[in-house]
Amino acid sequence: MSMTEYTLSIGPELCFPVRSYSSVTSTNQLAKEAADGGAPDGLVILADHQTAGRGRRTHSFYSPEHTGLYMSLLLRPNIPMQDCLLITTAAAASTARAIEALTGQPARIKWVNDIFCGSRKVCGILTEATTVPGADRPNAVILGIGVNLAPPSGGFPPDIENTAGALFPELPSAQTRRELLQQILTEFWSYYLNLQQKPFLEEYRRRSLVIGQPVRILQPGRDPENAVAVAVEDDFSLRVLLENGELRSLSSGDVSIRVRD
Ligand code: BT5
Repeated sequence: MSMTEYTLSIGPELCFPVRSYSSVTSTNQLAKEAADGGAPDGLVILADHQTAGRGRRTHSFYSPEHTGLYMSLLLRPNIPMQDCLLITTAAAASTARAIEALTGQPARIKWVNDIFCGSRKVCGILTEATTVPGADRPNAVILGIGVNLAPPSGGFPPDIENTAGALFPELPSAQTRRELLQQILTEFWSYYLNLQQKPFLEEYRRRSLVIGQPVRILQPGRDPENAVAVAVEDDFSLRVLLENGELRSLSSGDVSIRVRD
């Protein structure tokens, strides 16, 4: 596992220590280990390839060599556990802005943590917190972002070939990749400084892919339900109108939604 270390300076007041690897299990896993070892707020772990990239719950994130940007940012925010969702939603808004600025393609957010260009998921976000016993605040929060830059040479695997997409038809230059990383970090950090004021709420809403759309609600242990997504609430829960006329607010914890045709 080869690694290079450098400092990424973005303007006079913003710089991030970076550890860049050719291949890792999961950048979130390495960032967690670094956090346990006392690494500071702002450490970025980057990889060209992940052998065990992970998504929410038991999901995995397909992370083949040289086609994606796989990154984790170690944060030590002084916030209650329930506010960790703000990190995911701030990251979604900032990554969507960065993707759009760089590619010119509209980037939309599928509640709560996926970025789509057109009908394809091009990016997934996974926030994981570590705690120490007895504390009501996270010890560290790991923000993981995976972006598909180009389609893998043999195409995406069958289980995601109809849903996954990439930002570019071919692998962009190292410079473009660096610009995307810098843009994501710049946008995210401006939101993170005032995280609890949620300066990204309107941006998040404006980019929502699901509002007004028929959706299917999936929850472990429950039958799927059909609804229409109505609004993103101030706490980033999703308000839906069920077929029986009931209005319900979904919080992201265990719930997934699929947009129905
Ligand atoms: C996510 O979860 O999409 C969060 C992905 C976070 C990945 C980053 S990469 C850097 C850091 N290190 C990690 O180990 N993880 C983070 P979720 O919403 O649960 O979606 C996962 C689902 O997306 C899978 O079950 C597949 O259906 C689909 N999927 C898997 N790989 C994909 C890919 N490369 N592109 C698009 N869709 C994918």
